[in-house]
Amino acid sequence: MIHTKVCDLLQVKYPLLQGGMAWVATAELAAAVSEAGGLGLIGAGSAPAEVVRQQILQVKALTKKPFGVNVYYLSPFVEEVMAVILEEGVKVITTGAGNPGKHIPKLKEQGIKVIPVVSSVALAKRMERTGADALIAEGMECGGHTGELTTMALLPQVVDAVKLPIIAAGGIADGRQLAAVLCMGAQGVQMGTRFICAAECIVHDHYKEAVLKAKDRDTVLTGYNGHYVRVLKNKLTREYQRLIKEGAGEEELEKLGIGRLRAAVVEGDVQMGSLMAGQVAAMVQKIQPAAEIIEEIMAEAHKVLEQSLRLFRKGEEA
Ligand code: TUI
Repeated sequence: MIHTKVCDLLQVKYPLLQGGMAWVATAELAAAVSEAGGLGLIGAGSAPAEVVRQQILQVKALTKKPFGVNVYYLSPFVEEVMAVILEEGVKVITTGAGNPGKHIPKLKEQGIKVIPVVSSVALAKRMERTGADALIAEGMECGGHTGELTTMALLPQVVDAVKLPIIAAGGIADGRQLAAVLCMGAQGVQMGTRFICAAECIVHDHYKEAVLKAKDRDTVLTGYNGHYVRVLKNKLTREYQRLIKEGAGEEELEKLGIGRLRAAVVEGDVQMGSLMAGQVAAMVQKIQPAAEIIEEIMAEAHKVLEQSLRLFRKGEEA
């Protein structure tokens, strides 16, 4: 049994969080992951607060287990979403694309755990000072908005720089990778891409098929000015690269991106939609219930950790 500080902090069986992916991480997926012993999260994204409230109510109707909400700090509705989180008694939030510092005192008052995503050591230190309960160190293998460092390089540096429990993210889709990050000092993992193909995930079948078809080099970083987004290569990314080559301005590039994630998730537009996915997309090979994904990963991590321990003991005997 793999049990870490993250299990105690979040009151969950397994130290495995599901990524709070905007549009993708809805109540159905979050409830399935929580029911299976992980921590499911609703991705609030840029949704209005009342939409987020309905999602929270839906998860509560589907499971009595703990779940969380991911708050996206570039949303125009952050304040309203935060009010809903406080009103509905959500137990855990993860945060992305901004600093939750100003909300932490109120959240703490209600015993809500705050877990910011960080992509650098400086950000990790800053989040520790603002009173976060744990951190998600996210490497640039991840899907969607990425930092610059790989999980392999970032994780041990963040583990050494702060005292908080660290959850590893970016480039993790199976039990071997879970075992590896535990060996590097992580106390848990967050996985996004693998859950896109969970049976309970509501993304359009065409999106799931694109992930299932993906090969190792099929994701690409698009973006400018240090803001990069990892997606599966398609007509949209080629169009993007063409515009950049032609020296297009920020405004034009931004215009090309509007509504593309929704188009991929809701309409299944695999040509001009933004198919956010991590570098591990090629490791996702079938549609499975979330519970099966989680049991498979935990069993594999357990197996490889025991195997390496056996090797170590054999070495000692020799
Ligand atoms: O947020 C992410 N990944 C994302 S967001 C997204 S796209 C989206 N589209 C429409 C609606 C909503 C979302 C796709 N992928 N990752 C978490 C993350 N956050 N990584 C790095 C950071 C981060 C960056 C800067 C955290 C804090 C920060 O600045 C802190 C400060 O001081 O302002």
